[in-house]
Amino acid sequence: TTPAAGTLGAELREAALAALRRIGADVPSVELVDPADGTSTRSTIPVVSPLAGEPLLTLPEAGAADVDAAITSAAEAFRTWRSVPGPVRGGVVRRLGELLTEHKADLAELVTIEAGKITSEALGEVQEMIDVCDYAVGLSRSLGGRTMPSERPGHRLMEQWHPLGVVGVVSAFNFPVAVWSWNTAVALVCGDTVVWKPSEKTPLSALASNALLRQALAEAGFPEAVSQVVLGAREAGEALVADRRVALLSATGSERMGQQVAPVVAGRGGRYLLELGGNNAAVVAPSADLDLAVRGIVFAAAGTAGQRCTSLRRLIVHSSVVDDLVGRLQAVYAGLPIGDPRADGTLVGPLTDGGARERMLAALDEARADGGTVVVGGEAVEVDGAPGAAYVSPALVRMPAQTDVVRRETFAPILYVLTYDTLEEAIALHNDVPQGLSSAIFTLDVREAETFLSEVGSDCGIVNVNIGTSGAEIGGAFGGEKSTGGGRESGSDSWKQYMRRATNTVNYSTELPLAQGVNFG
Ligand code: UN1
Repeated sequence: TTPAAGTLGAELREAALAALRRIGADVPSVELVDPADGTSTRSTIPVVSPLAGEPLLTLPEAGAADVDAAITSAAEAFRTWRSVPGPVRGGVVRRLGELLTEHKADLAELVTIEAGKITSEALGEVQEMIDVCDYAVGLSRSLGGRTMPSERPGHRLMEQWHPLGVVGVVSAFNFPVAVWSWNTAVALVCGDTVVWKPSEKTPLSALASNALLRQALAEAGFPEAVSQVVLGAREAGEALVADRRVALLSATGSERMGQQVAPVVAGRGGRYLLELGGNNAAVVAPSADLDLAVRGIVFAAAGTAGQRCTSLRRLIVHSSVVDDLVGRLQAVYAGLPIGDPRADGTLVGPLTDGGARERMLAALDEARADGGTVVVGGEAVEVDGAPGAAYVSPALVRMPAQTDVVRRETFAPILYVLTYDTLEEAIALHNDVPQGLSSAIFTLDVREAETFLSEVGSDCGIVNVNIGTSGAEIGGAFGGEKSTGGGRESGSDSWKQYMRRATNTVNYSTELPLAQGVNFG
């Protein structure tokens, strides 16, 4: 399954292995577990780069037994890690941030090879990891509980936050490393240990990230078992979800995945943190600065080839500016540089695979059948030397109404344009989808902006003014409502989900007064 010499696949394979070597990550050899005598029934996962569309190498696939072993080690490591002082745990995360800074280009290269991101966005993803490490280091000295006034004399009422246990992280191909770092940097300072099941599409980026964290742990004399990675698919994911020792399951993926995971975790008394689909919209009001809006819209809709959960998928435009805006967007879309994401100047890389391209083209057919007009884009694009890759031109589609296809998340660069006349109507359209992740309004009218931000405005977890829907900073809580799953990761007080709260009442008096004035003999 090794790509033929001289092909793009061979070049990518060499580049990936070289980046892994510089990082110091071992690649598990499939030969070791799959001997030529055929006695092993071990299954494998191919590492396919979306740039080439063919397998670069093959890795052993983790199954339920591997997940069990990883959880056992992580649970054992938790017994010591939980008692390491928070600021000392923060020191390990600080070192992880330094190692990520040192290997920023190496890890970004792996992200480009496995997720298809353009270099600037891949570097940005690693920067997001470095940022969340900084954030978590600060948290390690500031995680704090409250003291409340007790109603009883000589009593203290307070809370403590304790480490929770093993955190399971399931991440998606589109942010193959940053989402792990949001969870892991915070979980580590909270005193938890982590078992990570990355997307089976991005195992090398995961091996590299885990190697850097294990280096930081080892340098400080802590067990590497604090951080585990299992390279598996469905079986591994199911084992992680079902295991009672996983105190918190943090999963990023499709709405369908979330619907399957939540009842299983809830049923065993665990916690879950879900970050599922988005169907993010921007309202463009009559007063909008259209030059700025166009830039914000194009980055949010066509950036990452429309494969962010925060990607902009719907535009709700006032009828007085819609023709002007669509005209400007059409011109920009027609000139978007599509191609090898490693090349200077490329803005749109490939979709993750041919299936994603088929789903995009099928959604466009459905939109046309609903009376929509594809203004620009929406076609398969051939890139020289990469016949197996699934490139597309980002699509801009005018729709007469918010039909079923518009209300679904298609993980591809399709931007549907709807029109409105009153802000009330715009907000109603905006909220009339199952998902509730990110949203934006472009307006210079403070009344409109504040209304959109208010309780009668956007129903999303992220609500922006005069910027697009994607590209959130790590300092805020990240996540959304409704079918997006309700979880919040990274900044603000998201850390509370990674700890357990104990409420303590201490009696330092010689009496035993009961609360609520109860008399008992
Ligand atoms: C995702 O697509 O799963 O806000 C995460 C953003 C990034 C994170 C996206 N900071 O677009």
